[in-house]
Amino acid sequence: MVFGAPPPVGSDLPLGTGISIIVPTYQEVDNIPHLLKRLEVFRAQYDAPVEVLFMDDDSQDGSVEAVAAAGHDWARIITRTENRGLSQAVIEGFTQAKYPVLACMDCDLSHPPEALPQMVLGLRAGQQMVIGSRYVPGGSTDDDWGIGRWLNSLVATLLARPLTKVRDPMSGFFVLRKSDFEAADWLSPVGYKIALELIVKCGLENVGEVPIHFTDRVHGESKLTFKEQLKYIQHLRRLYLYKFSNMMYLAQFLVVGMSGVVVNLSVLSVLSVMGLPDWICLAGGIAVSIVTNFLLNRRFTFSYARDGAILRQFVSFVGACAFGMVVNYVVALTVRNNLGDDGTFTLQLAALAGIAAGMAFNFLGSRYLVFRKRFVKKP
Ligand SMILES: Nc1nc2c(ncn2[C@@H]2O[C@H](COP(=O)(O)OP(=O)(O)OP(=O)(O)O)[C@@H](O)[C@H]2O)c(=O)[nH]1
Ligand SMILES: [Mg+2]
Repeated sequence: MVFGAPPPVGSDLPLGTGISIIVPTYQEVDNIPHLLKRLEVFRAQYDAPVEVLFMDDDSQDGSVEAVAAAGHDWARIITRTENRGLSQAVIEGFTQAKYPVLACMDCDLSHPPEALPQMVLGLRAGQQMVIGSRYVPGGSTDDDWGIGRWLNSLVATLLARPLTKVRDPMSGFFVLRKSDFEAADWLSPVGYKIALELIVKCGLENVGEVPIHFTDRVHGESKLTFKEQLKYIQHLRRLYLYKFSNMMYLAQFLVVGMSGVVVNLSVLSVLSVMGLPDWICLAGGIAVSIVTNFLLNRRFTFSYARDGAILRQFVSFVGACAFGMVVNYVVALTVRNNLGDDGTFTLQLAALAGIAAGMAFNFLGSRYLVFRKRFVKKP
């Protein structure tokens, strides 16, 4: 028994609670025997049953034979041919796992299995997830990380800060309860950051971190390409939308609105240079900017609704804009007439109040009427 202390009284993970270790693999044949040796040592010292699942995306490099050759009845490899990808492999492994404690780690020996007991101790003490962390005191990486790699990791971590206070949410080494994993609404990870996805989607507040030394891979090649890193931005956008949905929709709606101002003024200026009468220039600017605003909102702000009937959406968007203008006018006039007597509300301030009210109306109309959620496709 490696655990110095027994689980606290009342812990839902008493001694004897088994652990399923999920290892996503793609072409890791050279690393598998080394990792299995270290996991064998871990297993011999651990106080509960252990299973290891290699979730392999059909590497065809001898990985299957390598696991078989080790001859452990507690370690098996599952070959996946569909829905490939690291996060998908981990999720499938978690689903198939038979024990209440789930662990995820890379196969490239970057993550020390020796840290697992302390990580599980955190769960037993009530934490919802425990991460093997490079960025808490005592944690470290190999010395040869260049400034580029270090900066890359720093920026990626900072971008995730509004989603979680965890110091190393990018880590691929963590443990959690199977029950918490199963409580997730739905998971749609793009790319590599499965721990971050779980923290946000499972609503994990109490996440612990155990310092680890992160060793660079010696055998095999990294699969973390530049394309994967770009996917991280897409993943972050989704997670921000999930966690701060209306704030995010509003922010995107305002950015699109500002682009509409630029479009409006540009079209108006071009028509004016062409010598057209003012009323046509003004109308042209409005018409074109309504179309671009509609298309951008449909494509980006409310992208969940982009499969909806476009004509119906366009007509109701124009309706919402028209009604928004009426709201704008009525509010501005009311503010001016009722509050402007003492000179506090000049015509300009009243107009701003009208614009804010009109925009709020436009936003709510777009969000809840034009681009209704019922067009969401179930993932
Ligand atoms: N099943 C599966 N596993 C993958 C896939 N891509 C990577 N992996 C595994 O996921 C783990 C992490 O991949 P790495 O290439 O080491 O990525 P990384 O640790 O972020 O990057 P490095 O710092 O370069 O090691 C390894 O065990 C890989 O074999 C994939 O598409 N499918
Ligand atoms: Mg790695």
